[in-house]
Amino acid sequence: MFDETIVAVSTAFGEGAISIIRLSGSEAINIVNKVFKGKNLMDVKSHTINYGHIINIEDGFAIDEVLVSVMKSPRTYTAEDIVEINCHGGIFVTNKIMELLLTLGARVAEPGEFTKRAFLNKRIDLTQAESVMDLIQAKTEESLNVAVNALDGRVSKLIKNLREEVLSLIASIEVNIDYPEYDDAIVISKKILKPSIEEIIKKIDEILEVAKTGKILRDGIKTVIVGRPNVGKSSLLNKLMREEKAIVTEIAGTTRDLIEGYINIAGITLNLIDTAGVRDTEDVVEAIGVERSKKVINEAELIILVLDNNEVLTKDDIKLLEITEHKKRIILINKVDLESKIEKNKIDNYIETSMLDDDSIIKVEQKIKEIFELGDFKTKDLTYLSNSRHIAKLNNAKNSLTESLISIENEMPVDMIEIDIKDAWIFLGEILGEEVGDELINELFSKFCLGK
Ligand SMILES: Nc1nc2c(ncn2[C@@H]2O[C@H](COP(=O)(O)OP(=O)(O)OP(=O)(O)O)[C@@H](O)[C@H]2O)c(=O)[nH]1
Ligand SMILES: [Mg+2]
Repeated sequence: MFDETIVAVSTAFGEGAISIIRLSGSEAINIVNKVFKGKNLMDVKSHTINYGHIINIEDGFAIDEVLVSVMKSPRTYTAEDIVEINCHGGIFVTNKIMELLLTLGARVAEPGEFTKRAFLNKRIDLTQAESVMDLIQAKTEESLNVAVNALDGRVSKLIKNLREEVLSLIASIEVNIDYPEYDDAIVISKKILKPSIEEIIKKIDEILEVAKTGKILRDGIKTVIVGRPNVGKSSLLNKLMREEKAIVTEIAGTTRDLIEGYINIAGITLNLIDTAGVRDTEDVVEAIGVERSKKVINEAELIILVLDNNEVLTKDDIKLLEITEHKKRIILINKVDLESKIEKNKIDNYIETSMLDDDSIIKVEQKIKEIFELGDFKTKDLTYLSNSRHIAKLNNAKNSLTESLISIENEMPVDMIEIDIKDAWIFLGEILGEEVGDELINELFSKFCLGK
């Protein structure tokens, strides 16, 4: 438990019907009670909602008419006493109540601090805490399902089971070390340890395979539209988004900066980025845009390279074809409604499109589905590991186990083998947050929104 009682506005900032001010900590009820006119909150039952007014202490005037929820430890979000004030959603009134609570001894919560307390108080583990953020940021039904399952503790269970299996390996080694006369150590490691380790590695591989989809479901696919100026990149972005998001003109060099949008294809979020046309240029502003485009190409998971059907291939086109060669990409020969001048024989695997024709967009979407094998995802019953941090740690655990197999093969002493197996156990623990330092914890939670 923590000494300080924290407070934050948990609803989005701005004018709205209601705002919720949330407090957590041992003084939460006491603090609100001092400015609440209604029932004595110290005496009300846990998990009740109480009608009354928030009163200015100095003059006794009501600041707002409110509903106050009182939830007593331990069955609360943070496992501490929690009070939530439902006030009217004006910026001024919300701030005024916040100020009042601060003068009474509450401290402003840091981003994610409520969830962090839930974790530190051991109500949830780290995978569950992280899934709270995923849930808030979910943009599709599928990514929401993945997050809800993780919040439910399904990812934890998966990892905990693996970890128990690793632990029983360690236990069997310990027995062996303690009673060397028990049997021949090398025989034991080869006959007993090896198959068990291989079995665990197999399970990890299966989880990692499913995680590929999980990661796409959670993070979406970072997609960049590139091409020379005026080939129709912004037109494509607008068509895919069904919205006039980017400015389209017949002037080459219209898009100067990166333009971003999100679309949903088969339940997967595509983070689309429209870029400034790439060409050798003297224009400083345009040159900066071009540099940025090159950078985003490197970071992208999918490139849509747009070429102009109505013009012959230029040096810039060739260069773009080259630099995107090793990426997942879709090549569009656009403006097929116009006369064809492009040398199609020099390009393979392209789609012909016209932004004047809606079928072209369906073709592009179909191609994206094909490339990423996007079908129907069973997000309701399948547990996906989706978070990069978890996937990385699981890979680490796998590598440690693989190391231990090599040691067994080389007939190393058992305590050497045990070191690698223990590492695997620690890596799995890091996923659950059992073996992680303060620094990581602080960083993870700082990405949360205020009041969560
Ligand atoms: N005929 C025809 N015109 C198109 C097509 N696609 C885009 N255009 C036109 O081409 C011009 C340039 O389109 P944009 O979408 O702005 O091209 P861009 O690639 O974003 O250009 P920059 O931002 O300058 O790099 C506009 O006048 C569009 O209306 C197409 O398929 N057929
Ligand atoms: Mg443009």
